[in-house]
Amino acid sequence: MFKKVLIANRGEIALRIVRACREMGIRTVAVHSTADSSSMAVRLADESVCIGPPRAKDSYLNIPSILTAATLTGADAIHPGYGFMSENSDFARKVEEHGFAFIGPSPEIIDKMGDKVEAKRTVRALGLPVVPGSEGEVPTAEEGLELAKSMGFPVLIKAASGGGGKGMQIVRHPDYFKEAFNTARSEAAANFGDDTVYIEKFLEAPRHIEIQIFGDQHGNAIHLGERDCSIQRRHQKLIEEGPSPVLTDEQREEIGSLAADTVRKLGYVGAGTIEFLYEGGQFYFMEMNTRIQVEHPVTEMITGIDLVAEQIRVAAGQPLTVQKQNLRFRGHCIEVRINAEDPNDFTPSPGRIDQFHAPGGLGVRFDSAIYGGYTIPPYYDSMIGKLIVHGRTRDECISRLQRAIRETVITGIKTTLPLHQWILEQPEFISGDYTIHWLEKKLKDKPKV
Ligand code: MV4
Repeated sequence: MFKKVLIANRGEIALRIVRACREMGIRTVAVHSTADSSSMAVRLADESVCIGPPRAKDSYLNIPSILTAATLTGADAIHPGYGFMSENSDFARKVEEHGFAFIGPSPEIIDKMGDKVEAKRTVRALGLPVVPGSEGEVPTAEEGLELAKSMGFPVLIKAASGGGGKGMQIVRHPDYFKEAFNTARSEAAANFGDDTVYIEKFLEAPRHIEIQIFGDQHGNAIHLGERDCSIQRRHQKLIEEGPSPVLTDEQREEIGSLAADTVRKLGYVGAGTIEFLYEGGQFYFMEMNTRIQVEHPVTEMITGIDLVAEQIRVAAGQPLTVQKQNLRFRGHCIEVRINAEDPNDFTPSPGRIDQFHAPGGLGVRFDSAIYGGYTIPPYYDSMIGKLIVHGRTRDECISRLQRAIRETVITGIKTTLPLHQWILEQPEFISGDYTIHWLEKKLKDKPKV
């Protein structure tokens, strides 16, 4: 097992990794920018190294600085968390070249899944259902238009290097196809330095359902159930839950086994997520994420497995500690992301937290690195924590979450907690009957919270 892990991240996930390492008897190194000297991860890690100025480019994305910190502190592995370096294959490769273990899958698989056209081709060949569309890249607007006509409108033009919704173009009528195609192409070139695009049938009202998977170095692979992430705004998830209110146990097991089989055939090592669109009772592969995700606690609460500890064990060469025969899915879980933002217009609200009181009680988990007197720096993502509740049923989770939000005190900055309280009161949320577009539509006539 590793003796020392360097954490190449910040905020709540850096603290989450410190906690897992502490319980495993592994020493930790927190690297941080000058803006994060007083962070909780720096305080609770065994050692810390300042790796540069506030801007992420100069610190959390600075590969030479991170590798130097790992060398100087004698770390034997690096955990990238989510965001930042987590899906950067150059980083993963250099980490390994310098003799450290990368806590994540191989650089080759990161590259394969980062290219959406190759990812789709690969998982389709391994048996996952995909959205009908072009077989790979579409070279010209003329060919695209012919294909779109044969598929039927509406179609969606996507960037091969995209993801997260950037550079997508919906086309509802053939007259608008060529212009949209050229826009998609130039946006792809400008955003990703790659103008490769492909076409899919546009699904009008899907849900976002993702499967947590895990593989080890011994050829074992398993799925840990799904998370429903349909409550989102501008491709940012706000609420995640499991199990999905719309799936039966049979559907879960069917798509879960397909996902696990795919992961086994890929020889995938570590934690990963296979994202699907779900519409009309069918799943359609969307993307595979090769990292631990923000919403991983939903799966932890339902399965009782520490996913970060499992990532570390698997990276150290140990076999998965969870097997299908001893895996049980227990109850329901809902997570809300807490952002330092105005809950009405979503403008960032960094600054000093004056008073802080965390919620508690049965089935309540608060994953955050904030404390009273902490100043949220303005340079990074606005997510400051996650409130996670577990209960026997979805209804119990909703009541428990409403109660937990009521008792949470965060003053001095604005947070999105009042927005969450409002969402939890909406009949559509309570019934579980909504799509990925529900929140954005609903926000248009939401009263100020
Ligand atoms: C789609 C789609 C509908 N049909 N593909 C958005 C992010 C990117 N990873 C894929 N996305 C979508 N792909 C087809 N063929 C709708 C979306 C989409 C979406 C997906 C998941 C969660 C939120 C979303 C919001 C808008 C659009």
